Amino acid sequence: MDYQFKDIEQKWQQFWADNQTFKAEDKTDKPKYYVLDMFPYPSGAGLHVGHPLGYIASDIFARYKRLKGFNVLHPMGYDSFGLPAEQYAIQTGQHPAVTTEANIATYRRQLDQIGFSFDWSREVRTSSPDYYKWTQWIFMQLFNNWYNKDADKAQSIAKLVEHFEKNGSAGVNAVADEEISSFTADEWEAKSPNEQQQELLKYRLTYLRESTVNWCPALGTVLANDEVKDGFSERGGYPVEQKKMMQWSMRITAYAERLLQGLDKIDWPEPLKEMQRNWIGKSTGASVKFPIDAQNSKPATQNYIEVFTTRVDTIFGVTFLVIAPEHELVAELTSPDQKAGIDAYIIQTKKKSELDRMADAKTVSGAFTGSYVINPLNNEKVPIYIADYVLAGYGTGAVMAVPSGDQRDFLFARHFSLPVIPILDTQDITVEADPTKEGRYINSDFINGLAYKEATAAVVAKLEALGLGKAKVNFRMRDAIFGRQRYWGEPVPVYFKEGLPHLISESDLPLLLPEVDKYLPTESGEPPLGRAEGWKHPEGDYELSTMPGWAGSSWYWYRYMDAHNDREFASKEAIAYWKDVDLYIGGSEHATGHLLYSRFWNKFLKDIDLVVEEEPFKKLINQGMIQGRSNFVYRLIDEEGRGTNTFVSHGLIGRYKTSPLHVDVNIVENEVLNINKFKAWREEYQDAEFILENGKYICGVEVEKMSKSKFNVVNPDDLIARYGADTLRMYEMFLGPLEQSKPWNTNGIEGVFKFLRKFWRLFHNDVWEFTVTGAEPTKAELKSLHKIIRKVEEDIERFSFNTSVSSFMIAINELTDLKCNNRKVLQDLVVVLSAYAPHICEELWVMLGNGAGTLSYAAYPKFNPAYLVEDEFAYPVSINGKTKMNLNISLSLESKEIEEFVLANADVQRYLDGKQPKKVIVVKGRIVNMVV
Ligand code: ANZ
Repeated sequence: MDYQFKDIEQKWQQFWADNQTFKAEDKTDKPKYYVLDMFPYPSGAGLHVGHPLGYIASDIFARYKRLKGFNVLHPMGYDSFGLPAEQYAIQTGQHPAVTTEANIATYRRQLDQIGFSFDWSREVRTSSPDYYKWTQWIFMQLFNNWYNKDADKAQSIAKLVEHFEKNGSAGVNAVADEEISSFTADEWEAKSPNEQQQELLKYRLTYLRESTVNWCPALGTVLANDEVKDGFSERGGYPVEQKKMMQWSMRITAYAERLLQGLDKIDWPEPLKEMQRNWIGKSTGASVKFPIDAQNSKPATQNYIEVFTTRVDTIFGVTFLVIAPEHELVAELTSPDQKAGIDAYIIQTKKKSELDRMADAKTVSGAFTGSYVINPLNNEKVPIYIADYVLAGYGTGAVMAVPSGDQRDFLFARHFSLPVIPILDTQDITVEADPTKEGRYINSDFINGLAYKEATAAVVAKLEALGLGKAKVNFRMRDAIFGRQRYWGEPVPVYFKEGLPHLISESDLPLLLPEVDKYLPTESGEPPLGRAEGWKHPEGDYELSTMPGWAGSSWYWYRYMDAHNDREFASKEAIAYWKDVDLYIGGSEHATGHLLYSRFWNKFLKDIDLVVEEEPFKKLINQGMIQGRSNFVYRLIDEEGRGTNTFVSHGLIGRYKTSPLHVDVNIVENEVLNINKFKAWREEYQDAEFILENGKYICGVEVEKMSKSKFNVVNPDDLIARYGADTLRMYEMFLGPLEQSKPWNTNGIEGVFKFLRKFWRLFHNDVWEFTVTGAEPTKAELKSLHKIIRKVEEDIERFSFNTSVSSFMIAINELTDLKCNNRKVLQDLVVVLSAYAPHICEELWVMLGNGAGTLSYAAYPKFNPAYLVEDEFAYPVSINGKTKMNLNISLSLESKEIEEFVLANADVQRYLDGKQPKKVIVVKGRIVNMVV
C-alpha cells in the first residue's frame, strides 16, 4: 500500500497512549536521562508552527536516548496561572479555571498530533490545588529560613531564635534587612512575641517590606519595569505611578554570589550566562562615610552620608555629592531657601520609571539641598545635590561625584558650574578614567605619584583606620518582589494578626483559591481576593495578594519526578534517582526571570537538604524563534489616489502606483496567489480584478513576527492534515540549526514528504506490495547504512538536527539506487530514523516482523567502521603535471597493475593522442603521473 500517513499516525498515537509506552520507570538499573521542555502557558490561540520547534528537538533527543539504553524522563505540563485568562474573566465573567481547562484541551490535542513521547502520567498544572499546595509549602520553608553568611547557606529560623536566646544578636552574620537591631539575650527575652516576630521578619528569606512599585490604578496591579513604557502601561496605555506598597519579597540577593559562581559549572549558551552575570551585576568597590557639615544642618537620624563607589581612588577629585531624590535624609538636609526647588524636583522625578532614569544620560537635572558634607580625607566642604541619575535602590543611594573621572558627574558639574579637579596625570577630563592605563595621581595628597592598585589600597586602608570606609562588594540585583494584586495565582499561605504575618498550619494546605463575584479590585482598592465572602482564617485576615507568575515554574521539574505524591513535593528516592535535568530546551526570553528564580529556589532547596544538586539544569539550549513569512498583494491606486479593487502582480508593481496589503499565507503557494480562494477570503474581494504576469498572480514576501494581524500564522494542524506529523517533525528540523532564528517557509515541506514516501517505497515493490528479502547485504548497502548510523549519532549528540535530515535524504537515495530491499539493512535504518519520524518507523518495524510491540526501546544500531573502509580510490591522473581526470582503481592493485589499467583506459588514450609516455610514476593510493 502507498504511504498512508493518516492511518499510521493515528494508529501509533493510540498505541502509545494505550500502552503508556513512554512512562519513565522509577526503579531500574538503567542510567537516567532527564529531557525537559519549558512548559507552555496554555493561551487561547493554541500552537503555531513556531511553538513545537524546541519540543520536536527535545523529543528526538529523548527518543534517541531511549534507543541508547537510558531510562528517559520526558514530561510535559502547563504553567496555567496567568494574566490572559484573568483578563478574559474580567471581560466575560468566565472563571479563569474554565478558560484554562479549555485551552489545555486544545494544547493537548495539538501536542498529541505531533507524536511526542511525553510521559503524560506525570503531567503537572501549576493552577491545580494538588500542585500549588507544594508551591505554598515551599513558600513556607522560605519563610522559616534565613541566610547565614558564615555557613554560606540557609538555616532554620528556629536555630536563629535559639541563638538570640543564648547570645542575643552578637555573632549573627546574616543577609538581612539594613535596619536589624543589636540586642543581648536578656533584651531578646524581654521583647514581646510581636516584637520578636517583627525582628525575625528582617531575616526571613521571604519577607514583607515596603517597596517602590510601578502601580497602575486602571489595571489594579503592579507592573514589572518592562511592562511600563514612558510612564504608561504597555498593555492598554494606562498611566502608571511610582507607589510605595507593602509587598512580599524573596531574598534572592542572599544567593547572588552563588548564582554567579554556579554559572561556571553549567553547560549553557554563553550569551545567556552573560545576561545573568549582568543582571546579578557584581561590582567590587568601597563604601565611604562623608560626615555632614553641622554648620548648615544637623539631621537627627544620622550624621553622615554613606556612598558606594567603585573608584575610591578618586576621592581627592570629589567636588560634590549626589543623593537620590528618594534618599531618606533629603528632607532634613534641605535648607529653607532651597525647599521650593527640591520639592519641585522630587515631583518631577516621580513621573519617571527607574529604567527611564538610567537610560537618560544626556539631559542633566538636579537640585541643591543647601547642605554640605566634609571629605574625610582632605576636610574640604562638599555641596550635596539631589539628582535622578542616582538610583535609590542601588548601593547606598548616594554617590561621591568626581567630574574629572566620570562622564555623568562631569556633565552635571558643567551644568551647575561646580569645580573639576584633575587627579590623574594622563587623563582627559571628559573621558572616564581607565585604571588599566596606569596614570599617576596628582592633587591627591598621600597617593600622589602612585598607580591605580596601590592608590586604591592606600585609600581603603586610610578610611578603615578612620572608621569611615571599607571595601565592599555590591550587587545590582535586587530582592525579587513576590506578589501580584490579582486573582488567578497561588494564594499566599499567610494570615495577619495584629499587623504581623503568620503562616497557616501545614495541615491546612493547600490554601484554596476562593470564589469571587468579580475578578476586579474591591471598592477600597484591595485585590480581588478581598471580595471572597467568608474567606477568613480563624486568627485573622488572609493575605490578599497572590503569588507572581514565576512561583509555580520555579520548582516544577521536581514535581515531574514524583507527580502524584501527596505527602511530599517529591520523594527523597525519586529526587536521589533523577537528581537534575540533563537537557533543558526553551526560549532565551526567560534568561533573567524563570531561569534565575529556578536556580535560586533550587539552591535554597539544596541548603535545606530537600534536593541533591546545586544547579537544576545541567545543559540548556535556546531554540531560535520561528518568524513569520508574510505575503503581500498590491492594490492599484487610481489617479485621485483612491484604492481600487484591482491587484497588481509583484513583478509589475514598478509600473503602477500601488499599496501593499497582507494576504493570508494559507491561500498562497510558492508565492502564487490562489485567485479563487482570495476572492472567497473576504467579501470585498469577490469582484477583484488582477493584473497578472505570465498568467499568474505573484505575491510579495517579507519576514516578520508570526502574528494573527499579519495573516502569516501557520497552524501545525493544517500541515499535519496534509502531510502528517512525521513530515512536520522532519521539516521543522530541516529549516536550519536549532538555535538560530529563521523564517517559516512552507515551500520546502513537499520535498520532505516525498522523501518519507521514498523511504516507504524502499520496503515495497512497484505495485506497493511489502517486499523485503532475507538476502545478505552488499558492501555498498552496508556502507550507506553505516554512514547514516554514524552521522545521525554524531549529529544528535551535538544537537545538530538539521544536518541529519539531509543525510537521511542522501542515504535513502543511495539505497534506492542500489535497489536495497534486504531486511538486515532496512531494519537498522528504521531504528536510526525513528527518533525523527517515529510513526512511519513503528509501522515498518512491525511489518518487518518484530511483533506488535514498539521499537522505542530497541537498540540503536552499532556503527562498524569496517564498512566504511574504502576499497577503491579515485586516482588523479596527470599528464606533464596537469591533472586530467580521476580514475576509480581498486586499492588492491600494485603499481605495475595500476599503470596497465591506466594506459588501457580509452580517455587516457585520447589524451595521449597515440604517443607513448616517456615515464609513468605511480604512487600507490595517491596519484598517477605521466611524462610525455
Ligand atoms: C565615584 C566614581 C568615580 C565612580 C569615577 C565612578 C567613576 P557599578 O560599576 O555599576 O557598580 N553609583 C553608586 N551608587 C549609585 C547609584 N545609586 N545610582 C547611580 N550611580 C551610582 O558603578 C558604581 C559607580 O556608580 C560608583 O562609583 C558611583 O560612582 C556610581 F571616576 O563613585 B563612582
